[in-house]
Amino acid sequence: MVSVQWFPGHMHATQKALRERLKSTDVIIELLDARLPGSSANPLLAQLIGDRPTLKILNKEDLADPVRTVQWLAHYNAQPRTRAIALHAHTPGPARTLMAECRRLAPHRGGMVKPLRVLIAGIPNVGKSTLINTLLGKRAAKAADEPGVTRQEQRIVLADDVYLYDTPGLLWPKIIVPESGDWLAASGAVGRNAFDEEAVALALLRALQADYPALLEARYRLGLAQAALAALPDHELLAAIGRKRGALLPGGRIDPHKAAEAVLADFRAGAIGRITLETPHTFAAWLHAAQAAEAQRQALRQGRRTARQDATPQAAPSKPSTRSSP
Ligand SMILES: Nc1nc2c(ncn2[C@@H]2O[C@H](COP(=O)(O)OP(=O)(O)OP(=O)(O)O)[C@@H](O)[C@H]2O)c(=O)[nH]1
Ligand SMILES: [Mg+2]
Repeated sequence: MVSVQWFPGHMHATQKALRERLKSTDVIIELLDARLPGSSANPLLAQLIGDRPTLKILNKEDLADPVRTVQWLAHYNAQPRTRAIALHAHTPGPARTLMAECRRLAPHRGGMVKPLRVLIAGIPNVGKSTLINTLLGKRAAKAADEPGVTRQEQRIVLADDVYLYDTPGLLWPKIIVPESGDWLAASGAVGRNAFDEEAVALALLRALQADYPALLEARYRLGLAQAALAALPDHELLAAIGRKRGALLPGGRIDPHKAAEAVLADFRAGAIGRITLETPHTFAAWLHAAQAAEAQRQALRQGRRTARQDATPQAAPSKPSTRSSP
């Protein structure tokens, strides 16, 4: 488990800009990562969106487990004012169906007087700019395999009566679900130096041992039966992969950091296979556990504060505090 906190300055600005822009937005396209749909859904964005019509796109479906994608689509399509589709942002055909979905979500908009205003939001590196470029059929927005490429909102005229806003990737200040921190980092949504690659790779390997042992064996040819591979301690598995991938230190010892980098690079490129790290069911359970743990932490903190106040001798009435309580 790794703690990931990556909320650089430009994300504060993005949050503010999104709040403003949403005042004049008809449809919000929320791009999710199909490999981690629950973990890539930004609670901050959910707050900003409120009850507006939302099109959820499970992007990078080419890298995700198709069986689990079907489960997630059903899960989201059962929610009010929400449509969900899966997409591979590089393929033009399916991307075009997207505009029809947007028009359906805001039938009162359209035409030169009331153009349809669509905003694309999502975590860093999920494919927002790529999708826009595919929709336009040219490179209008800068896209690259690195989080934090788009730094400012950009308006793109998709048709005479359709405006599309590309926005910078947004995370949230406190990721309370530990699994989400791991998956976000593994997926490439988190800045390079903001997490421990070895810890993230180990978490990823444990998930793959449990859910996709056959894919691990097929990729790394460790010569292990599925049950043996699934039972291997995570650091031994990482070492075995490191040996296969030539992740060695001078003197021939295995370099766990290099091995971790190789595992993460393979996962990001889809080289291990089509993988989805959570189902609606497992994610709901993690979220529930994380919320309970967070409530307990808050209660403990509150308890300590009260105990400290009780222990402080009564002082003369002082000036009111400048900080008002919520
Ligand atoms: N395999 C695959 N790769 C994708 C897909 N969509 C985007 N990518 C890749 O993901 C990387 C990030 O894409 P961007 O479009 O820059 O992502 P973004 O959401 O605009 O990122 P920020 O601007 O940093 O928030 C690029 O390397 C894209 O080629 C997809 O559907 N499948
Ligand atoms: Mg971008």
